[in-house]
Amino acid sequence: MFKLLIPPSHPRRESLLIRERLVEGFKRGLVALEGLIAHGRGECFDYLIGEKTQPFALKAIEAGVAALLLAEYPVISVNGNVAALVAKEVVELAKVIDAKIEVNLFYRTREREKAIAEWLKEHGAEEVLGVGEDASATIPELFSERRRVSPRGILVADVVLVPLEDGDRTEALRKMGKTVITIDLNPLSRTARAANITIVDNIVRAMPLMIKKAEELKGWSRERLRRVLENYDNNEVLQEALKHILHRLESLSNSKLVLEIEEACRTSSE
Ligand code: PTJ
Repeated sequence: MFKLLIPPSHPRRESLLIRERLVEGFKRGLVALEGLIAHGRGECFDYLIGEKTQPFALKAIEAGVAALLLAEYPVISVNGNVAALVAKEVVELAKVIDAKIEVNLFYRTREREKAIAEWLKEHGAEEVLGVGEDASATIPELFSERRRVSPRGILVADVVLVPLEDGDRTEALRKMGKTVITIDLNPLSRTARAANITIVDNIVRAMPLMIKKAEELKGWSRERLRRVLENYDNNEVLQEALKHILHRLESLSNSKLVLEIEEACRTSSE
């Protein structure tokens, strides 16, 4: 319905439509109120990046997909924002790489867990872990509600995709020996810096690219996939992301920024 209110010519149409998906998600009981604020932070970094997938993100997507395909027990962790923005893509990626899907919330409520699981099932998921009693195991050293995980999911996973995550859990998962892949528009967030592989991109652009990449890399040998990981350096990728922002701001700061607005002619009677 909102689509009709935003004219196709609106210069910020795409961004407004994404925002509206979160508002819809909030109304459906998927997204936490804090999730709307988190999205605003992401939007700001997307602006700085240029709202396009950059080469450093493509590099991380390839490495992330290679890690997921090499995994013995991959799990995709889903929170409210992820469910509202990319439910269909989560289900599709899980099918291609043969991963489990687990709901894991920072602001955990039973209602939201259930609503997200239902929403994922409406989008084709056959099984969703981490709901109710299933979230009976705990991640050591973690005190937020995110410590609760499924003993058939994140607890036993070797590789976990945790998009739009908070830093504490990423660190805790790393300490448990898991490989952590994240998608985060902020290259300076603790999650971005603690993960093994950080895709600095908007999740709405990154997930379809991950699905495509997974379909391509599925045909590769394990040896070739391992080589991708051996040649991957997350520190370098984060540095590239920051340098990209730096150069972009430098070039913008030397260009004309004010918009030329054609003003209507005033008549003498005004
Ligand atoms: O649903 P819940 O209860 O698990 O809560 C989810 C949120 C996102 C509210 C919770 O995990 C949270 O508070 O996260 P943070 O600490 O705000 O971190 C979210 C990160 O995701 C920030 O670094 C944002 O820049 C980034 N981000 C936000 N929107 C996007 C994004 N990254 C990629 N794509 C986005 N669309």
